[in-house]
Amino acid sequence: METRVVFHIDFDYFYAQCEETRSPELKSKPVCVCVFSDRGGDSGAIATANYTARKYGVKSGIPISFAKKRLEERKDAVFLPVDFDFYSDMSEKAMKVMSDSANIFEYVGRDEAYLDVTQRVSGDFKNASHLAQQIKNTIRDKIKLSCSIGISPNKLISKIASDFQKPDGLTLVLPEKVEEFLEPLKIRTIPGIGKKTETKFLEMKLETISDLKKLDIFTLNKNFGRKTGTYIYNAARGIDNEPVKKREARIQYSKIVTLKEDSKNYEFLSENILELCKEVHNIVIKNNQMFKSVGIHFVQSDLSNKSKSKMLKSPTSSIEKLKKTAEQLLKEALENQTSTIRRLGVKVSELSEIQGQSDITSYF
Ligand code: DGT
Ligand code: CA
Ligand code: CA
Repeated sequence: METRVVFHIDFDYFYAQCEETRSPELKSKPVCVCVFSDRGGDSGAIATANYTARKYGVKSGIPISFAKKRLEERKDAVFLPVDFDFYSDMSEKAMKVMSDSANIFEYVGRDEAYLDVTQRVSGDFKNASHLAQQIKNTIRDKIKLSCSIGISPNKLISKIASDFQKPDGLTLVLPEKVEEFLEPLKIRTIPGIGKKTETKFLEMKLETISDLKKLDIFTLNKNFGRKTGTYIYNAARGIDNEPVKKREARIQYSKIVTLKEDSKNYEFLSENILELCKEVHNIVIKNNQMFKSVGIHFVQSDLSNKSKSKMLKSPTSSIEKLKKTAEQLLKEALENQTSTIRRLGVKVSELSEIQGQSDITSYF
């Protein structure tokens, strides 16, 4: 197989940086972006914080009240509510710059993507460094965002490399340097290895990737199962053959069905709606997403269309919430319904990724 040239690009302190771009006077202050819960006051969690706030121990996932305590001495600290629409706009613009530079572009989430640029740089890593620097410059000049880029022969190493010199980093790992690069790193650096798996290795007195290489494939398979065991074995050696797969940013997921018979009966339609919700929900979960908007769609017997949607208070991945909202929309839509319905659809939009540390046990 020919040597590939793969980029992983990840925006620095993304939500907080978007806020700084919108209001540059924030740049000198600690900035925390908060997901306030419905309970009011300071209940809720930190989505992310800029690097000034991180110096005080503020990070993603901690309660807002903890963050406020840690930043007590900083009277200039700013706590802002999340504004997903704004971050999506920023993301969309930056993603455009990236995809224009790639042979294959794979959208991962609002703040990261993989690019296969092998052809573009004629397989040359020096050219690749220049291209990466150009992308960084363009995104900085045009969109006022900084990002970190990892360059290597595969997705796994590039992902690790993009995180290696954050923020505003550019890390090149040449094919012949891959193992040397990995060996001193903590086992935890391997994507998919979370706290649980790390603890298992620490109990075996294994801390770095170099230590991890002492385990043979049989021991790993015995401990983690064949699939995960093989993944860990290969990852420790920098082996990853996953191709960069063409994927654009998704704005919605939907499913539509032609009914067994045209109808405007609530019970009958509701059964179908619930089935569609299940199918849509499966795709949403598979893609690690949450949604903030739910919609239903009718194609009526005269083939005219009708749709109705509702914005939720906060993003969710709950199937109950999806079912309840879709049923409520159905009820409302049927209130003055004269025509019967031929096809029925459910969609979710305003998507965002589920965040948080996932462990390898839930990785595959
Ligand atoms: P970094 O380390 O400079 O890449 O910082 P971020 O903030 O870009 O971190 P990253 O790449 O892990 O996550 C991208 C965005 O996802 C981040 O700006 C906010 C959101 N996010 C990350 N972790 C959490 C979390 O635990 N809860 C919530 N609600 N949002 C999160
Ligand atoms: Ca990021
Ligand atoms: Ca990220």
